[in-house]
Parts: sequence; C-alpha cells; structure tokens
Amino acid sequence: MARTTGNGGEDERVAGGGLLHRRAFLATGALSMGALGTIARGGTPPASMAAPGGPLSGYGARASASDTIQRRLPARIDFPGTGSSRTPLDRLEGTITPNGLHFERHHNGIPDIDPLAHDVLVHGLVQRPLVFRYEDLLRYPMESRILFLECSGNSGALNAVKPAQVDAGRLNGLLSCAEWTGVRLSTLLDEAGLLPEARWVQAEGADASGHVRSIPLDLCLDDALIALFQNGEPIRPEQGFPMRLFLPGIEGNASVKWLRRLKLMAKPAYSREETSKYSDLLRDGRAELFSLRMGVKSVILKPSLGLDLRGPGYQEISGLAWTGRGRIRSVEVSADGGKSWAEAALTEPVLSKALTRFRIPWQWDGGPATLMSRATDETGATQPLRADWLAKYAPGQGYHNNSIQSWHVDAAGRVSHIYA
Ligand SMILES: Nc1nc2c(c(=O)[nH]1)N[C@H]1C(S)=C(S)[C@@H](COP(=O)(O)O)O[C@H]1N2
Ligand SMILES: [Mo]
Repeated sequence: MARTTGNGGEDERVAGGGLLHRRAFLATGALSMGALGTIARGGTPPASMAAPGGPLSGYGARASASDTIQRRLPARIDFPGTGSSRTPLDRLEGTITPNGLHFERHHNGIPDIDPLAHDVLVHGLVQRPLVFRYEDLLRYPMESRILFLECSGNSGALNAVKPAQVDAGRLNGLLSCAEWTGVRLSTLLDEAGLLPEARWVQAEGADASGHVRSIPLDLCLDDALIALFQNGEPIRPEQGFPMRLFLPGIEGNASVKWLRRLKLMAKPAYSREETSKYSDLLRDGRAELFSLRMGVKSVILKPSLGLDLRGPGYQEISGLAWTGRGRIRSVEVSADGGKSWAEAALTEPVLSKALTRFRIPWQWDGGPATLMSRATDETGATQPLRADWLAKYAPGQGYHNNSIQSWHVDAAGRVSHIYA
C-alpha cells in the first residue's frame, strides 16, 4: 500500500498502530485516496442538466438524502415531551450543530410561549425590581459567541458494567454547539442594581417542570447570556424560545430555558435540581454540590460504532474535544489501546468553551486496533482513565463522566465500544 511521503514514509509514523504525523495529511493521503477520483465517467450529462430544477422556498430544507441524519430518540417514550434526544455527533462534520439537531432535554415538555406576552422579572436582593419584555430585550446591545452545551448526564452510559454497543451520538450526544446571540446577563443585573448581600441568582423557567437553579453570582456577572438567537435565527422552542439563560462552559441544567424570572439571593435555594439531581455522590458518602463547570473531554467520531472501516490503508481519525474551562490545548490519539500516543491537529479556530475538531492521519494495517483520545485544556487539566473516574464516585453516580473512551476495530473493520 502506498505510503511514500515527501520525506520518506516511515518517519511519518509517530506512534504505535500506524498513527502518522498530524501534518502528514496531504503527502500520505493523496497517494492512496487519489485513485478514487480518477475512475472514468461516461459522456452522458446527468438528468439534472436536462430540465429546470426545483423552486425557491421561504425556508429551506436539507437534501432529502440527508433525512436519515436525525436526533437519537429514546427507545421508549413513556411521557411524551419528557426525556432527551441526542445530537447524532457521528453523522455531522465541523463543530456547529444545525438547529434541528441540537440535543433536547426537557423535564416536562416544550411550552408554547407567545413572545409578545413573555417577560423576565429580576427581583430579590436588588435596588429596583424590573421586568424586561421580549421586545425590550431585542433592543439591548447584543453579543454572539460560539459555545457548546452539554448535559452533565452526558456519557452516563460509561457507568454500565459492560460497554453499551451504541453509536457515538447515543453515548455522547447530550452535547451540541451553536452560535448564541443575546444580551449579557450582567447588563440586566446592573440595571436592577445589586444589593451588597446578593451572592446567588435563582433562575426559573416558564415550563411546567418547576425548573429552578441557583447560580453563583460571579458566573452571572462573568460571561452569562440571555440568549435570544441560535445560529442566527430566533432560538428554537426546544432550546427555550423566546429566551434562555446560557452559561458558557457550565452544565446544561443551569442554562434555564423559557426564562421568566431571576431572583437575587444571599444563599442558594437547594432546589431539587441541585440536590437530589445534578449533584455528584462521592465514594466516601459526601456529595459535590454545584459542580457546575464541565470538565475537559473528547470523543473519536470517525471511525466509531456504526461507521466501520472499508478496508486497510489510509484513514482519517477525527473527533471533538471541549472543556468548560476555556480552550483545548491539545488532543492525543492512541491506536494501540493507550500504549503510545500522538498529537492530533486541531482545526482552527480553537475557541473558548466551544467544540474543537481534531484530526490525525492513520495508516491502518488491517489488524485489530484500539482507538482512544485524550484531551488537555489550557489549564493543563486532562481526561482521567475510566477506572480512576469510577474510583472517585459512588457506584451509579453518572454525572460529569469525562473519562477516556475507546473504540475497538476488528480485522474486518467493524467498530465496537470497549473499556480499555
Ligand atoms: N426550564 C427548563 N430549563 C431547562 C431544562 C428544563 O427541563 N426546563 N432542562 C435543562 C437540562 S437538564 C439541560 S441539559 C438543558 C438542555 O438544553 P437543550 O434542550 O436546549 O439542549 O436545558 C436545561 N434547562
Ligand atoms: Mo441536563
């Protein structure tokens, strides 16, 4: 198989199992993949050139061939509207999640809200309680940021005794990334005027789940947004139309959708969603409360379960990395079950608290291989081994699992989920 490169082949190999230097893409890839492009084609023009095409439309739809790319719904739906659907990460490219594929997590369905009748009350430990109507907020100064959103229950299946044989979307798809546009929460808090005792903000949603979360004031004064737009259009009903709180890098549960009330408090409320749920029980019986910031994490998506390899030779391994603490510094990939690692290329731009795409070329020799990825963020934090992660928490504690994941490739190219 062709593997000749500008500077001679073997020296492009940087780790076991056939991983190539992250800069070897073109030199190596062109030779083995280029042949695909030279297959001869008949002289007859395609039918699409013989007649006018389809009409214009007021709101575009994707190609019908792409309709198989769907959110991963639960196998059983006991209460419609309650539960979660997941982003099919393994079927997408780049880093932005199309709005129709953003994951959903609702505790009591999607409310139908008239934006013109909707407002947000800011009250509690403030100088002036204020009400902001949706229309008012549209006239405030706005900012846009590309940010990931991850449910802290994401990848909870890694807790199972046996590795779940499900695709990467089902495993890790309580994760999406979009450009969010809105008004800084600090702008509204400034206008209401904080009293010196104010330390926490309780956010409440207008859905029927009684969703309230207490959020430390410093997060609210930092980069928190009242998001009104998602990838350029008004946010979707599933994501909190007409507005949601958006806390960059923080567990999804605190980004309260259908936001209707913000109460300034001296202490947290210790509501259901921050005590019995979304708190992390440790091995020693204590619980971590308000463990809000999402850890550094990565997943390989190509190849992954359901995307089997077509044959030995040049492949690109690619996936996503993210951290709630800022930027991804590096992602290492192993093709030999963690014995050796090589650094992947990060596709620019590498943005703070957004998804980052990593890629590394791989010359698969056709033998069994175990693929793993390990991200490190700009604070130096890195992903734990699954065993080390499990050792920290009480059995069954499923939140915040950012441990290293592994795919096994057998000699036929079939990909399965394993614990390495
Ligand atoms: N009002 C309200 N806000 C909510 C929820 C909810 O059920 N009601 N679910 C939370 C949870 S657990 C998560 S992970 C995120 C999911 O946001 P998304 O559905 O836009 O992906 O919203 C959070 N905000
Ligand atoms: Mo969540």
